[in-house]
Amino acid sequence: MVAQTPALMRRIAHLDMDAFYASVELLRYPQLKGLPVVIGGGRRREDDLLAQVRQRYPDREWGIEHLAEIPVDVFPRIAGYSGRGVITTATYAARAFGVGSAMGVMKAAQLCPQAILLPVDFEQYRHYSRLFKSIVRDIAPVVEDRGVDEIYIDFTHVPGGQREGGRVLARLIQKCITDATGLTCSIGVAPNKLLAKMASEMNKPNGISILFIDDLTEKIWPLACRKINGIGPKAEAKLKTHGIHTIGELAACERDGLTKHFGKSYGAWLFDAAHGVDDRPVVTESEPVSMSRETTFEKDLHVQHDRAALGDIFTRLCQQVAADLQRKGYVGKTIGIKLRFDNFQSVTRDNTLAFFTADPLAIRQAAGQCLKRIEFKRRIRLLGVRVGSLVKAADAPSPTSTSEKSLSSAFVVQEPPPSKDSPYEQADLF
Ligand code: TTP
Ligand code: MG
Ligand code: MG
Repeated sequence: MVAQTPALMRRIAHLDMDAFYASVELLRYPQLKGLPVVIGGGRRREDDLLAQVRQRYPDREWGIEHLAEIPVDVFPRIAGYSGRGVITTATYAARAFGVGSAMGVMKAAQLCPQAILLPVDFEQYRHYSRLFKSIVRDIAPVVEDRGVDEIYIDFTHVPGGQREGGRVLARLIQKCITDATGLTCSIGVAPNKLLAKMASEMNKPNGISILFIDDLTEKIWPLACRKINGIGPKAEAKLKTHGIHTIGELAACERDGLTKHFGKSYGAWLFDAAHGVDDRPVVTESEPVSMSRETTFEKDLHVQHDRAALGDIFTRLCQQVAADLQRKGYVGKTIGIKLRFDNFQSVTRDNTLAFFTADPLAIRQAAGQCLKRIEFKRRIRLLGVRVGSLVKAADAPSPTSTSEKSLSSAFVVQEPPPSKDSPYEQADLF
């Protein structure tokens, strides 16, 4: 008898590096550890600091290998800074003075004049960004890249990913990153991306937070709505006008009330988010969901008068998407189009085939079918073609005699009934 595996809980982690740019700078200048340091105000010029230290301490040699020995008093302070530079981030010691990301350096100088100011070095941040991500991928392969210092990780099927709600694996990942880079990170593990993102902030720096759906009322509902990734300052302000400040207050609202005031889609999303509901998958880079090509015309085109031009552009877009798919080794079965009219109204249509393809002709024919479902009353300013439901060409089911049959039947054009003034008929033209 085969033993039954217990059903696995979905466990999703969000990992975010601590004071990322500043922490990378501190690897180079460990003598600044524990001090208020801000990063910004200009790009790094390698020799600036060495020139300073050579002048101040001329009795010894100073080279690039001596950066960690530069006395702290040589580093520039922000006191008296005048300029329009903005801070990218600050060490936790500087944050204690109220200094933080996106603040003008001049403002920071008022709050913490003794803070040390270091210029940015994006190349170095990118290097460490790639490094920590590759360390995580070696342990847990399902990783979604969310920018320079953060990722989502699907813990569900990874050894240790379920133990103590994910804490065991989170600890291992933290240790491997710190051992290899000297950097720390914070990790939240939760039933989905929405809650994991909130959890990773709860114990910063170098912290781990484990959330279960039962923790919602106690740990999530007291938080400000703004803590939900997707509620920005505008939505927050509007929620406040309805007397809604916390996520708990949002959760107490009726779904219908929210859709009435915030629109069908955003209102429904607000309701789900407040209840900790989020089904978004962790999307790995190696699996694009779709590929598309689109173009905005130099002048708006008319479906009849510019039929030939539109037809050419449409065919070219299909060929380009097909070439993209073939170059990257993907095939897809959902063929879609996007149009934007001269009044900026956009429409999309798609068509799911019975087979996977990367063939320009197949894409052109399926996309052509989509066009027939659009009413053309205005000039067109943008046209796009998309192929979705992608799989690696090697993983696609090979066409059998049945699927070949559906292949040919999929190309049978379902002509709409002829009618002189039907807008659909015009669409056939390109
Ligand atoms: P964050 O992860 O938002 O911040 P952080 O890593 O510095 O600090 P925390 O410990 O709170 O996570 O951003 C990552 C990096 O992105 C940050 O080090 C610098 C850069 N950044 C900017 O350049 N401008 C900004 O406004 C923000 C928020 C970040
Ligand atoms: Mg960070
Ligand atoms: Mg971040």
